[in-house]
Amino acid sequence: AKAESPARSRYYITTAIAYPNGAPHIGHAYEAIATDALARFQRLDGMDVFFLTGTDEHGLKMIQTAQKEGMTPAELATRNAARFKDMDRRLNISFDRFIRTSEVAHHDSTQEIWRRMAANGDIYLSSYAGWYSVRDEAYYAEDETVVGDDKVRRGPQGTPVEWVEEKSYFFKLSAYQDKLLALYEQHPEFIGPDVRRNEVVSFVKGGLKDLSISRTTFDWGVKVPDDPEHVMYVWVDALTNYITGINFPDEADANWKYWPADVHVIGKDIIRFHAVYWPAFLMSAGIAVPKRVYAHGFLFNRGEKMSKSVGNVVDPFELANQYGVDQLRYFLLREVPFGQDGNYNHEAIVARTNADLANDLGNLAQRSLSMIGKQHGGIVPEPGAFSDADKAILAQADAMLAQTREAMATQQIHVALNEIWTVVAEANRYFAGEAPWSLAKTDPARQKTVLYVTAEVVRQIAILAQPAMPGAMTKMLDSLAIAPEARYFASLATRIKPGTQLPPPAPVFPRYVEPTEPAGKA
Ligand code: ME8
Repeated sequence: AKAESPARSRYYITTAIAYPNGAPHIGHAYEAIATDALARFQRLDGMDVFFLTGTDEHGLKMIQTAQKEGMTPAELATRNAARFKDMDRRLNISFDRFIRTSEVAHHDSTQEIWRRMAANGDIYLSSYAGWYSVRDEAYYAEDETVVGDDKVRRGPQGTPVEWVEEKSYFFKLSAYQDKLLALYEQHPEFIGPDVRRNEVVSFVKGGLKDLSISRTTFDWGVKVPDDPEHVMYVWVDALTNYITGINFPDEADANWKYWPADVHVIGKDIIRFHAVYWPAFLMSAGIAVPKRVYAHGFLFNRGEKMSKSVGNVVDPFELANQYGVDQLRYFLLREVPFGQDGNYNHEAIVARTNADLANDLGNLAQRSLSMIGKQHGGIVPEPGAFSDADKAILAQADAMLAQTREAMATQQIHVALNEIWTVVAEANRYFAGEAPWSLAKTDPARQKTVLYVTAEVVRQIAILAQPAMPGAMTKMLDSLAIAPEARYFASLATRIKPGTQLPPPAPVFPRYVEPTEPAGKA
């Protein structure tokens, strides 16, 4: 017999914290949606989940943008942090905490990790002379930069760098080269996907230089303990958000039990900070390293990188209004293999919305449930003996949990959705093949069985599709009269009860129709 575990296992998942130097864009929305789907999956699978997101408010980029907009960095951060939080609400992001790095608690936490790194002998005062990219908030070695035809020197991500020369504290990153390589070796799952792991391993093998971790030419940031002339390099404080978020340094706090994080979900451009600097800081401070860092790809608008200067930044609020939140979520999660770059475009989202959602899942649910409504008074019919076809489709539905679990454990969200939609397609073939509309007269008992089996398969699909489309699946499960406590994956094992009275089915996925020009518009 399986041992009963007294406490639910904890699962700690985070997004990167965004720079609130502008409004949130579709890249931010993508990361929030994907992380939310992963968090919801584990929650529905019975885990005790903590989901952290927030804003990264310090650094030069914030100072410079604030100057341009004629406000203080604090004002800019407050204005835009609210927009990020609004976006999360609009997109149905189920975070447990929204952290802002300007919070007092975060300053305290960051000073504490600094003290521990210093106590371990890893911080020393010297002076820095080298290249810095404000846009990346990153230091680059000279050989990582190139001077372009426009005479501008740029770093490896293509952003301009400037020469910096000032007194600075350093972190002995060079002392962690072997320890980091041992970590990657012993825990190959620490970095995903593999392409990022290889990139990080070769970067670290190439040799690590000590890292400049403080600045003296501005004061917007976390002050260095006992030397307030210095503020910390923004990435020292940014990364520390992941432990502040669960109440470090109060290690007696109940939330601290969530550490180490199960996965930090980030974009591929910031893998070095998360897979090199962050574990080194933690090792130095004597804190466990996270279990995994997973980097997703970049989202492009018709193949072009979105940027404010190109003017092709896509506003997530507009997309949600135009297509619907769940349609947007489904599109991004299904269309883009999680870990690779992807493209956003209107035709693709309309195609997915109309084919996968309106036609395939929406029609299946609507046709079967309205037949139960009209011909059986909305009562889930009692099935007879199952045919081979019934058994086959039920077996495929029953296999989804194990398949999606395996995929979601390694953040293969698109694979999980693909497994579910394979069953959607099979269920449609089953329904069309059994033709329950014609069985009503010829074989009413058989019709009951077919409608029962279809309702059961729709129930399983709806339960498993909740992480991707929480709003629409709530409606679908309402149509099946599934109680809120029976929407967890644990309930997949118990079949829908014959005799259940269903409400009139509400259509869940309207087809996307191109808006027509309003009449009379000049
Ligand atoms: O990097 N497609 O903040 P950020 C997909 N503050 N993802 C994208 C994207 C795009 N077009 N553009 C950005 C920062 N992202 C730091 C993080 S974490 C301790 C500090 C992703 O606002 C990006 O990769 O520039 C990152 O994971 C997140 O959005 C925030 O980016």
